[in-house]
Amino acid sequence: MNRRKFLLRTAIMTGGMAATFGAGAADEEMIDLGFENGKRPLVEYPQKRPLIRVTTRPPQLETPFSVFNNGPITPNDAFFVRYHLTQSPPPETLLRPDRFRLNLTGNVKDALTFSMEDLRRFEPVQVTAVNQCSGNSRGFFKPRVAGGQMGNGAMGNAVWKGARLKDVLAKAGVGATAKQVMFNGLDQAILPQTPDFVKALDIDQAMDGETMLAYEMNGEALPWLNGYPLRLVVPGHYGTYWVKHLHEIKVIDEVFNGFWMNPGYRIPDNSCGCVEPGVKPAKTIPISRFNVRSFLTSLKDGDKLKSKQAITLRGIAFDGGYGITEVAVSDDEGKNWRTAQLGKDLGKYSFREWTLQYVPTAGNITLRVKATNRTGQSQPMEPLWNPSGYMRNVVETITVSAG
Ligand SMILES: Nc1nc2c(c(=O)[nH]1)N[C@H]1C(S)=C(S)[C@@H](COP(=O)(O)O)O[C@H]1N2
Ligand SMILES: [Mo]
Repeated sequence: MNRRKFLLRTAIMTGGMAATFGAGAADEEMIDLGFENGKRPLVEYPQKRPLIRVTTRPPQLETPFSVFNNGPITPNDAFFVRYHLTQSPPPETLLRPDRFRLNLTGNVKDALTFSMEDLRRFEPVQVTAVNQCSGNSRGFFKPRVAGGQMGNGAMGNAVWKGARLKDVLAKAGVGATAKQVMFNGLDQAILPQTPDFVKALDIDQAMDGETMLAYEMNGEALPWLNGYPLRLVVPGHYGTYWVKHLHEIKVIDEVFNGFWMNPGYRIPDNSCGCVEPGVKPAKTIPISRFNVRSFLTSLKDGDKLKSKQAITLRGIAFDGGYGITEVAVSDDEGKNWRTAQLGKDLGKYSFREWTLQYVPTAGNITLRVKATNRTGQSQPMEPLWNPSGYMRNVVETITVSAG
């Protein structure tokens, strides 16, 4: 056993990762996310390179933004981590693949139990898809809102491999009156009054052939902190549905209203998912698909360029699965936009790379980047607001100078 594996085992067997990991070294490197109280240490966790700590218990880690300039796939060791319950990740004994079982119950003809081997016997499928937390970029909300204060690093793009949820459900035989499917992971709260993390999808979503029970990420077993040995992958949908350490699936005849579906993870029921700052939405619905986002990754605020010397701007764009059709850049407050060149199409759920040749003129330069998808959805010039700090997708602005 190598040292990291040993440390991981020890940490998990002696009562959780928090005691051993995430404390940060005395000389820890700090990252400034660019909003008030946005200074965070880089910390080490098993199977991870140094990531930005959001919280220690449970472990919540954000990807340093520079990673997104290295290519459209986010490496496993750089992928962000979100958990809600204190006992996360679950103890190793529960996750050992020889003991791990997935139970499928509820309105099905046959209730079934699957081992990891059983699940690998279903036809394997693969999808390149972005996982993004609903609260990605929440730290930039003005007025500020409660919840994990994250910069833009609570997102990542990976190649997921697993069995179609549809095939697994079909094997059990879904009842005609089924309305939703519930998903439960192995992590638990310490306090009995904290509701267990359980999510639900409508039956059509569960049976669409794309929703996946994933056991591989970028060609390897899932990292511990990203849901080993099995997680739900719901392409185009916010990370809250991507239940990790998934061990229970239940087909139900009603709409599940557990805490993490209601009141948790809901947005105003209107086309923008937004309200005026400070206003309580009249009606809410569960959050679902990503809106359109794009980022410039090759420059950061304060960078100094050489005037009249051409550079290549580059970045990424994505949406909820219609596909990015255009990315454009403006250096004049959005009056004029130049169309960027799109990189290789890795599928409609993936990050799409973009590049643009750019010749800076002397002075301060404010660069804005905006994407549009196949249905014509784009990004607002002014940020939208909602009380939970979800779905931020304002046109991003980066200010540099050339001399
Ligand atoms: N078991 C379990 N699964 C979970 C969660 C959790 O708290 N427990 N959080 C969800 C949320 S809100 C997000 S954003 C994603 C994050 O996935 P990641 O940690 O692999 O990046 O996991 C989801 N799956
Ligand atoms: Mo999330």
